[in-house]
Amino acid sequence: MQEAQTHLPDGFHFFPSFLDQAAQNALVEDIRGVVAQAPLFQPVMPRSGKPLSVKMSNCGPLGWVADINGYRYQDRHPVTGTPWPAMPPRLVDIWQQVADCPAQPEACLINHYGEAAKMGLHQDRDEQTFDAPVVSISLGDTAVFRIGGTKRGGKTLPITLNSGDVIVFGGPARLCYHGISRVYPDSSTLLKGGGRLNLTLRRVTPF
Ligand code: MD3
Ligand code: FE
Repeated sequence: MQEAQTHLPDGFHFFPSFLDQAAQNALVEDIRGVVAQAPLFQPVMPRSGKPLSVKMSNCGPLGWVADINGYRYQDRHPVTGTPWPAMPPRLVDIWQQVADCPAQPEACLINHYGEAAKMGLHQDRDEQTFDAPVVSISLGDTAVFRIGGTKRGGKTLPITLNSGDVIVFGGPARLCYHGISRVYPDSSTLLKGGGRLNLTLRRVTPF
């Protein structure tokens, strides 16, 4: 019988309202600068080519991409072919404050959620090391995040994520199934044009 997910895994650290309004605005400006150089692209599922409902971009030395051929990290934008923009120092600062990791982040995946966007339950396993945590930063509309265990098919716990919240997924939490089941439209005025941005800071290579 499958163990129910009744409590949060070790290595899960939630920092509600970690970023104040000024810090959120500054980060949004940083991300506007990134997406001006590296436009949001439409990822698709490998083999089927079915579009994911979020749009993505990246900054830092490596970026995560999803296309017909698979999921992977690469050093260039899949559409423009140019290197990803540098990681804004404000993002590195946040990592250094919360990650408890001696190495620098190598990738920041930018996920943009419009009205109907969701993200199904999945594990993040495309990195070459799981020794560093993933740091998630939520900006804009409120979302319902779900976290399960390390095995497919168990129960999940819902967690409301508001603009400015930061979560660290390290240790056993690093390989937990997780997803976004819904976004509440117009629940925040942070982003002109609405929607939600999630930034995930990651280590890709061993350190
Ligand atoms: C738990 N993003 O980009 S953030 C993803 O809100 C992703 O866009 C969601 O899942 C989003 O892969 C959820 C929370 C999150 C991110 C990465 C994790 C939770 C995680 C990695 C391992 C464990
Ligand atoms: Fe994920």
